[in-house]
Amino acid sequence: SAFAACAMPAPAATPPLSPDIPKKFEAPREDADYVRREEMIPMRDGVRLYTVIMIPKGAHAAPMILTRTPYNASKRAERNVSPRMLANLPLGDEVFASDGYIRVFQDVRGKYKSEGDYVMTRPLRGALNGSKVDHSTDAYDTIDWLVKHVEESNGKVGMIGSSYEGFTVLMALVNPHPALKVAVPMSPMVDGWKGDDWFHNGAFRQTNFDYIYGQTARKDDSLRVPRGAFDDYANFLKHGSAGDYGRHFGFDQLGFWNKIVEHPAYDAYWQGQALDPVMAAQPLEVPRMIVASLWDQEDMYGAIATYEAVEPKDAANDRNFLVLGPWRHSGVNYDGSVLGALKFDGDTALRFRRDVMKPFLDSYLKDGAPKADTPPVFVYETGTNRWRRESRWPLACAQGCSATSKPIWLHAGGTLDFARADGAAYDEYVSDPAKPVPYQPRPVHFEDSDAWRRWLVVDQRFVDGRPDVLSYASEPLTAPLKIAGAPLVNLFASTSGSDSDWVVKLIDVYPDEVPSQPELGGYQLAVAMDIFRGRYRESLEHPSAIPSGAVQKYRFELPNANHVFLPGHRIMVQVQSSWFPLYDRNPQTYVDNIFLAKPGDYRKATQRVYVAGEQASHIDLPVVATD
Ligand code: PG9
Repeated sequence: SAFAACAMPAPAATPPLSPDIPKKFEAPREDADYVRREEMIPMRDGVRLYTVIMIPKGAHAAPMILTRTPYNASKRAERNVSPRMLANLPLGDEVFASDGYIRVFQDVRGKYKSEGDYVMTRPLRGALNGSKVDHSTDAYDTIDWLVKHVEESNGKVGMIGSSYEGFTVLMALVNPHPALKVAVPMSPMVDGWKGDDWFHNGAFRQTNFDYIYGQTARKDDSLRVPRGAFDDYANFLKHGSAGDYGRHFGFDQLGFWNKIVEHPAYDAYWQGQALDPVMAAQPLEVPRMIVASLWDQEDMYGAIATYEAVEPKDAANDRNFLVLGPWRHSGVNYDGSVLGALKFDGDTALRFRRDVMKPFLDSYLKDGAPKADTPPVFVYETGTNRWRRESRWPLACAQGCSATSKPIWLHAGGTLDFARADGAAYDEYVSDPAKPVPYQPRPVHFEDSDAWRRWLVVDQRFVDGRPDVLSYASEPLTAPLKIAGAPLVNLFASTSGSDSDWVVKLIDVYPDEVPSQPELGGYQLAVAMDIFRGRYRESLEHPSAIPSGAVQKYRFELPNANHVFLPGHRIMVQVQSSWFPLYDRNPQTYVDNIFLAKPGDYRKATQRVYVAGEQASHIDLPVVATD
């Protein structure tokens, strides 16, 4: 009967209690325009590295572009869920992904799905690495495997990548595999102590706490510091020294943090990892285009240092190329139309990728492609908002450039002039570690990545007028003034303490009224700024206490700029002694290791900036003629 049939159902193929999450699910990809291969590529020591290979369907004799990443290779090839390869790959790849390239992402050893140990900045084999492997051998072994196992390829490989991924590009240029035909390192981490991620001139960058925790507390990046505070200014102030902060949140379990605490100075550990001298010592075989951002809030040092170190080898000026764009860190791979309040001449990043990088890659990677018309230096001129093709960089410097830098002098009471001063000897302020100067308006929330990306272009009026910030401004300019290179700080200063930080900013002050963009009226745009930890004034390796009250000379370069100060604008210099919480506070009392400073070491100090006579502070500006 019908009743009996209901009570005893026929056995079903999918019983009610069968698990609904399958052991393995594979999305059908018949309509996809690409094939996604996932491989574990063996390295020479047997460790296997997880690699995603995205191949356009029907590809034949296609070039390959490789990126080696600590940021999840699988996810790097999953921007969108789509049957189209272009949509899956990162925005920055579109220009070549739409033209038949095979795209490869690999997890570096120890991260995500790769085997082996992760070492945050794995040194090259040598004094700091006695093993058989490093990023140069891993790149070599990977490229060797790719050219032998990807039958759709033409056997030519290019490498690109920004930041950490730029660091792995540079590493691949050490004893490069013969199939590596071209490289585009973007904002690579090159010298983590002098001016890239970890320190700037010896001052520790506390944003790294979140980075180190995310990257190394687990193999993926799933953990975040449970800081329990929105405002990181208050958060870091509460915990004391960076060492105390680290201890509070368990950082002493993290190897890289301990390495940082053990190496506060520019000792053999940091010197032995700096890549610019390594690159200079390598034969210049593989053509490379080194890309830097003019407002790079993470790795503003290494790209240009590497370009300059290698350039003497580039006799024909056709292998070592430089690009300087008006971007934030890694901004080259995103929309480059605006940065904070600044509006540029269209999407500057797309223009570079499409009109300069793509033909450059094609010419070395595509069989039979024509030679690209690549300028040796392609640099955006901020202020006037246009790209320029140059044959060298920098255009002005202290010695050996086509133009010689010109000093601009600080005058007592807050003026600035190309003529030397003869007024009072100094200006002074009190620097109080209990009330450090913020680097961006509070609240400071490190996890606000938008704020982090644009803080270098934030209007500096938010600190102008603070009693612990000195500002020196020129008269409004009557003619344009262009700088193209690195401004060099020559600061004569004393402190009543025995250690001190010095922050110097070179600023373009907009006219009071800017009709085309009213919110820029009076804007103070930092063109170049940096910090110097005073204990390193005589030696970066061997710090020394600053004699209390004695005038000392601090000489350091600011980041490169290619900027025109327009008529009606003024040039400004600001000087202060803290930049918090981005940089850890200097206790202003000399201690062996600032990471281990005790609360009682943090003391107020009276700072004097000398502005007259033999000890007149000035900045050598890399001034060049305008046309
Ligand atoms: N600036 C990041 C980084 C590079 C190298 C080492 C550590 C951090 C990055 O954006 O990848």
